[in-house]
Amino acid sequence: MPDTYDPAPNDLSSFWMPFTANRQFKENPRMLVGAKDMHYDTIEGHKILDGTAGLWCVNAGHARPKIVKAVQDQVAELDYAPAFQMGHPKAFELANRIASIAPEGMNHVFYTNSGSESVETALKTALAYHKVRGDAGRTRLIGRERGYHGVNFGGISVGGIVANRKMFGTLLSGVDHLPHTHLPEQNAFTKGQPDHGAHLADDLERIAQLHDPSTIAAVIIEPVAGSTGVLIPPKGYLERVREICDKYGFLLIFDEVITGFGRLGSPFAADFFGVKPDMMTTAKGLTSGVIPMGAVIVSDEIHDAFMRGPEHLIEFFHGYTYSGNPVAAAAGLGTLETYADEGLLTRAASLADYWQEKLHSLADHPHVIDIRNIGLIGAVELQPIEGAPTRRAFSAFLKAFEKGYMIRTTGDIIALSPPLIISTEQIDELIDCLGEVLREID
Ligand code: PXG
Repeated sequence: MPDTYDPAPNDLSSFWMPFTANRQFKENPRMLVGAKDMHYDTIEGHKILDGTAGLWCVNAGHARPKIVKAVQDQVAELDYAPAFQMGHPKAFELANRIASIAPEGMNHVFYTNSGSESVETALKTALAYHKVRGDAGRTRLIGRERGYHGVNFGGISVGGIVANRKMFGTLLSGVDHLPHTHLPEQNAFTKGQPDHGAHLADDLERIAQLHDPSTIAAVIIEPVAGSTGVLIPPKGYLERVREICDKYGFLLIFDEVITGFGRLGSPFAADFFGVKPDMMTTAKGLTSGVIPMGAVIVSDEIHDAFMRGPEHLIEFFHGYTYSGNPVAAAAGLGTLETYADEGLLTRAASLADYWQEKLHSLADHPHVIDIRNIGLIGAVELQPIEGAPTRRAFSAFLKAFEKGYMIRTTGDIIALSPPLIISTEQIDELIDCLGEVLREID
């Protein structure tokens, strides 16, 4: 550790922290100073088992040797290269690797720096695609209630998390929302995909008729909604959405920022559910969280629609200073190699049954009103304290951290999504700890 900064800063005021209760945190900070494989180290020297892969991103586990080396070597060799009208080999190599694990016919990659930027990129691509095909009347974008698509204006417009929208004015116009699929009365304590709720996809028919199908450009949904508290698609739901999109010529965008890169036990949720979108937005697991990077994976048909017209002209007026950044691309290559070496893109499939049984062993614990799981994702929903929503789950988070376990909460839902390298013993440890926590909190 360099001696040029204080490892225990005593002034926390300048950093305005994202999605954080700043004043509460700064009263009682939780500082992480190291990480290796499945564990973080706190500044006090405690080990914390990572039950959330950071923020759903450290799929390969922490400080994995191939990723570390790839980043170290790259930063010394070529730190930055202009992203527009210039290239460097690793950005192309990584795009080819991504295409090779993407569903068939999705062979084109547009780089971004985050999930939020991937979403903006995909929405703009959808609008521009229809325009270049001479179908410029298709301008409406359809999202879903409780959807999370990052924090930029397009993403919060198609998103459906009220707290993320209500401060920010009128957002994009021409947006409508499908209903969410959370039906606890019928589906509580379901293992895997719930039986009830495929009919909720039919609301897309109503929306299509309301606005006229010829005005709708694209539908964006998370195959499994993560941030809102793990909503798993009912059986037949995604298939039905795809069918209606096909019927009317809407593009279907899967936001795979969480589900991409092995979280469900297949490279993408599109593979897991057997439903192919026209675009997939990704980030997080692409570099295992090591360097910020996102990618929109685009169908050949969409890409090729842009590759007409005079060849000396820019085809798509969009991109970022750091699109395909060399160090990020190296991190991506190191990550995909680690996934391949260790079979991590499918490892969740072999752990899923174990994970499911262990997670559902919490069903009879205090406060628990639902448990949901798919792949290596789990959620435990708690009965909120009357008049103080979120407090119960947050106290579970604090208590788990004290005991050496990182869990994530959203509202009164505890979400779990460990790195894909987790062992069955560590699954036991994590869930046993959560059981203890549930017995101890009010
Ligand atoms: N789409 C989806 C589906 C996401 O889950 C984003 C877009 C935005 O990604 P960026 O990289 O711009 O943050 C996300 C991010 C949580 C949590 O605890 C989830 C996210 C981010 C931080 C916390 O649920 N998802």
